[in-house]
Formats: sequence, structure tokens, C-alpha cells
Amino acid sequence: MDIRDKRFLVMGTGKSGIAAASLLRDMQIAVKLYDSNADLDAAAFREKNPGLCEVELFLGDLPEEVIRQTDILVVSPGIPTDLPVVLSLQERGIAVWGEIELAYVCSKGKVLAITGTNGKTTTTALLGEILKNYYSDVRVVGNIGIPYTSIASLTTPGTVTVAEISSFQLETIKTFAPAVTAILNITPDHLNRHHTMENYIAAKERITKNQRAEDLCVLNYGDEVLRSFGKDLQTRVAWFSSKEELQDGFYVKDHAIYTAKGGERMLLVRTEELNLLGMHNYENVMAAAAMASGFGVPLEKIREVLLRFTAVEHRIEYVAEKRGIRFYNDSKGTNPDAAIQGIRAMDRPTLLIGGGYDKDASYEPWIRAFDGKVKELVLIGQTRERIREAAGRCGFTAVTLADSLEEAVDICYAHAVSGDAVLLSPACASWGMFRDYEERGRKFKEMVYHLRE
Ligand code: UMA
Repeated sequence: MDIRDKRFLVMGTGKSGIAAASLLRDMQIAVKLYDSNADLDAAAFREKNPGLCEVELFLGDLPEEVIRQTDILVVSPGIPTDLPVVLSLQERGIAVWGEIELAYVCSKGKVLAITGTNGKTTTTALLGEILKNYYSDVRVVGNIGIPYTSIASLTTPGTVTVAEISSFQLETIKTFAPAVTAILNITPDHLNRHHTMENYIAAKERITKNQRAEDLCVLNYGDEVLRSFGKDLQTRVAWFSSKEELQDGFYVKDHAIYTAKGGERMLLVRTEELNLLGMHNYENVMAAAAMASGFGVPLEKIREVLLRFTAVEHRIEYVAEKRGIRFYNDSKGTNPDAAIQGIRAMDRPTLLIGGGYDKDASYEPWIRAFDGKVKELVLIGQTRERIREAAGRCGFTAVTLADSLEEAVDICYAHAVSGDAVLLSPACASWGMFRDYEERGRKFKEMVYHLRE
């Protein structure tokens, strides 16, 4: 579609809106910016975005005259499509595109796109690394934090774009047609925006909407919704499963990830060779591997990246191994719910460092999730007494108190033996001891690097 003679109105002045408006301005296409938040400071916005000084900005109510001069409305992901202003423009025949659609129309090359409730960011980052190990021009964009429109003008026919796409972004695609897609899993989320689970599932499934028969969709065989969705799909399907052995597809068995074709299996990687932990991460690995392999990347090239890829910083991040003891930084585990993911991911006896700032949380669910894996809980910070009491109520008594993170690390190192893990996953905020969870995580890593072997 030739968009050069169209008049665009970009809605939202966050990351996506700024990138979309900048792209259109660079292409010398007519564009105006609109944000329904009347309290935004237009002068501050212009100061921060000098490149958009020439673009007219409207805040609060949208003037009738601007509506009359609009052919296409480009909405940012956070803008609900059933917002009265969006609906009224649509009723007047104005096309409503998402920022992803605009980027796709303005881009060249092939796209691989990932959606799902959990694991999207890790899978996207991992797939990006795998593709960079085989192709020279790879871009990683989307919900991961880099608007797709910000790189659209840099793409060439040889560019391979990996895009993390949220359900919000999928609502407003029109022609977006990735060569390879993946839906990792679907569990209830964002229901305030999508209203029903059916709508949410339908939004996720839209990722395959424009795929052709020869394109590929990677699906989780262990997810019932996706299993039945895949059976009727007109596009080629590749499956992965963490629950059962597949005749065709990727699966986990006996601490290893295999790929099978017609019942013939090949070992891709043993899970102990990975720096990513937990079954949810093995699913992310399988999805990324299935996408890359279906796109033509040789298994050996995939394996090379799997061996070196580490988690996103501060999220169950592998730090180092000292005297056979593995250290993990899950400083992002700032509440009991998040910390439960951290302990679930451990596959060896664990010495756990917890505690910090008191947000008045309930720690019992976290302690119950220890599931026999935690050998010792070393507590720091304001919450240490409260957590010790909660542990006592749950019958867990292997608790030690420390006065600082450094002392906690030393205690763990002294008490751990080869084959154990030491995990920082505090279930509390860092305030009072550190500026934020990032500083806490970085300090932890420095302490680990300095431990004498
Ligand atoms: N706005 C309006 N009217 C409204 C609502 C919002 O004008 O009714 C305006 C706000 O005033 C603001 C702008 O829209 O100026 C914000 O737009 P946005 O919320 O889409 O934020 P962006 O900065 O553009 O970030 C978006 C994604 N945000 C959301 O989906 C909420 C980012 O995902 C994404 O990284 C980024 O685009 C780049 O593609 C964030 C996210 O939380 C990380 N995603 C959800 C998730 O992962 O669960 C889906």
C-alpha cells in the first residue's frame, strides 16, 4: 500500500507514538500527534523530543478539524481500541492501525514474531541471539521495549526482524504477516483490557492471521487451547512440549531437549548445559529453537547460542560457579509471587538469600513453595524477623539472620557444598539497603565474583 499521500494522526506520546511520528516525519508524510491526557506538558515534550518540534501536538479533546484531516489513526499499544475517540474515528471511515502495522508496511525483509502470556521477552531475546549467529542483519523489536517503527527505515530485503508482540499490539494489525510465529502459552491476563478470555485468546491467535500455507507457526503442545488451535490452522505448524515426547517437534525428556522428525530424535542440548533454569525457560528455549530451525538455521548454530545465552539481568540470572556451587541473581524477585518463580526454577539444593524492605506482604506462600529444595534461608533487612516468624509457622526452621548482603553471601558460601545453588531472591524490595533492585543485584554479583575459590 502506498501511504505517501495519506494523512496520519499518531495517538500516544510514549515510546511507540514518538517512534511512529518520527518515522512518518522522516518519510516526509503528513503526521500529527495526539494524546488524550490533557495534563501532559507540551513544552517539556518538545524539549525532550526536539526532532518532533515541527509536528503539531494535540492534548485532551481532539479538534473536529484534525479529525477531518485524518486518513489513518495510528494507536500506541496501551490505547484500548474501544475507547470512544477511537471508535468515533473508526465510524467515520478513518482506518485504525497499530504502531506494528505502520512499521510492517514501512519495512523490508522477513519477520519472526512471538506472542504468549509468559516468556515472550526471554524467547525474543534468545531468538534474536540465535539469528545473529547465522544472519548479518538482525533487529530485535516490539514489546521488549524497542518500538518496531524505530528501526523500520533501516531495514533492507536482507533484514531479519524478531518482534515480541503483545495482545494489545495484535488487536490492530491489518497486513502484518510474519514468516514464522510462535504462541508460547495462553493463561488469563490483561482481562481488564480484553474483557473476556475469549477476546484475549482471539487477540493472541491473530498473530497467524495473514500467514500463508508455507509460513510456520510454532505452538505449545502442552497448552490445550493452542493444541486445538493448531489442528485447524492452514499454516505449517511446529510443536514443542515440556510434558510429552513428540514424534515430530521439540520436547524435554530426562533432563535434555530433543528434536524429533518422524520419531527419529536428535539431542539438542542437555538442560544442565543451559544457563536458563526452570521448565518455563526450557519451553522458551524450545520455541526459539523451533522458530530458528524452521527458518533455516542449522541446529549446530542454535546449540552454540543456547550454551552461552544467559537470562535477562536480575531475573534468575546465572552469575558464576565457585567450588561447584552455582550462584543465581534474582534480585527482581521483589515480592513473594515473583520470588516463587525463582525458587521453582532451582533444580538443586539451594541456599536462599531473602528479606529487605517491608511492603507488608504475606511470606507464607513463598515459604510453602520451597518444596524441600531450600537447605537454608539466610535473611537480611527490615523484614528478617517477620519472615523468620512466617517460616516458623510453616515448619521451616533452617533460618540464619545476617546483618548485610555481604555477610549473607559469606554465610551461604561457607555452608554450601559442591552441587548446591546460592540464590538471591529476596521476596522484598531493596529500599533502605540499596537504591533499587538493580543495585542490589549488581552488588551481589560483584561479591560473588570476588569469592575466593
Ligand atoms: N494514552 C492516551 N490515551 C489512552 C491511553 C494512553 O493518549 O487512553 C497515551 C498516554 O498518555 C501515553 C501513551 O499513550 O502518552 C502511552 O502509550 P503506551 O501505553 O502504548 O506506551 P509506550 O511507551 O508506547 O509503550 C508501548 C508498550 N506499552 C504497553 O503496551 C502498555 C510497551 O510495552 C512496549 O515496550 C513499547 O510500546 C514498545 O513497543 C510495555 C508493557 O507493559 C513494556 N506491555 C504489556 C506487557 O508486557 O504485559 C503488554
